[in-house]
Amino acid sequence: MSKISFLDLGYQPLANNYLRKKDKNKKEKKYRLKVCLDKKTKLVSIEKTFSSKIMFNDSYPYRSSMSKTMIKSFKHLSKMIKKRFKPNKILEIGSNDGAFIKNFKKNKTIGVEPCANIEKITKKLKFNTYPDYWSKKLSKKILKKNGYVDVIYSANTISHIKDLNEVFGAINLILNKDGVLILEDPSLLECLKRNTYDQFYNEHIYVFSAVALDNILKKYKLEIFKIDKLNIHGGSNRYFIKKIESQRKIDKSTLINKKIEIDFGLENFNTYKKFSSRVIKSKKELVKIFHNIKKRNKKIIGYGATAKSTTILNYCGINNNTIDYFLDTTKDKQNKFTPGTKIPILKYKGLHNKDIDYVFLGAWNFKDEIFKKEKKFIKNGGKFIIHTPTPKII
Ligand code: JHZ
Repeated sequence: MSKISFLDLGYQPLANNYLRKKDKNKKEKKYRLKVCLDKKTKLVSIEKTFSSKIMFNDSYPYRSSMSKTMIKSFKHLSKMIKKRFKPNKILEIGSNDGAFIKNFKKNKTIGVEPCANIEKITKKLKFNTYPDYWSKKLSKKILKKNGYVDVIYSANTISHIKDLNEVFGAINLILNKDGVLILEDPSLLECLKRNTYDQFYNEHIYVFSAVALDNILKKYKLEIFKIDKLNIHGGSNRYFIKKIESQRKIDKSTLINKKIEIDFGLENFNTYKKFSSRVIKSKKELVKIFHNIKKRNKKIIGYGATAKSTTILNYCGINNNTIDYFLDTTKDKQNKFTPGTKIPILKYKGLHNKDIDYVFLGAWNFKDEIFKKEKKFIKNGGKFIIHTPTPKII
């Protein structure tokens, strides 16, 4: 085995497994969340994985359209794709509630979404959606019915599928010779720089670096030809990938970003050991902040019950004794409880200073959007607690 573990985030429940009231007191299944580096490919992954069927089921709560930031980002990207690649057919792997594909009403679109409760949404909107997990078998089926596709887009999905052989094999089958694959995922470099250890949870099987992804792609005769750095989800990379046989030019952003990663030390195990020490320090500091606030009998609530915050809360041992409740705009999370820590999740109806002193920002990746929305609360003295890059009150 060429994998070495560098980070231990303790026992964790499945990150998106929000508990219904009747299940709240049942014993939850937990697993040990460890993160490791593959010495050969430099790929960072979690050690224990779960099947897609367990994680992405018919009651999956996450909706891509829950933030203005994401809607804007998808709109912007769609415009660029149309202008630059002029696709006829476009396929999205993990089409969720259609936040991206909705921008391609005039194109031939194909969505792939295995979560039955979400797949219904795009079907209702009349988008051709396959209710299935991405695989070679599915790719062949789509190919037979629709032919080759010009652009494949996938945001925050490929990193959730363990079998990369299946993922890229299936992509190779259906992508035009000169087609473009666009992948968007959290950047390992940014995760290490910003100490966002909460990017690790059961669904994030991989947190890619450009270096590791390109190493893996070569095996499938694919390569990165351009990288855009995004501020989305705490720092993501948008990889533009082509078949090696395609004549598209390799943009300098590919080499530049890979060099930045190598210079930062993403190929050296020592970099990961240092990150692990920073995570331990971050936990201590965050726990101290919560402890000091509670000592003064102040009230803390959470904002955005994210999958990421499941990692933070369980790792730091912050539960319903410390945080009274979370507010979240997602219907499927409301009136449930956070996994492992059993904090009630309530419907968002605004932040009101009169009964809230501090707000733990679970959706820290949408800080700008949320601060704009909550400017009245902030103006009236409301404070937020945030753990990245280092725990602090703002
Ligand atoms: P958000 C999910 O992770 C799971 P999460 C998944 N594994 C993944 O990779 C990413 O998404 C992309 C709420 N909210 O996007 C909505 C408000 O309440 O950070 C969401 O529940 N008010 C597929 O869960 C949550 O916060 C607001 O104003 O870590 C944000 O979840 C805003 C902006 C959001 O993803």
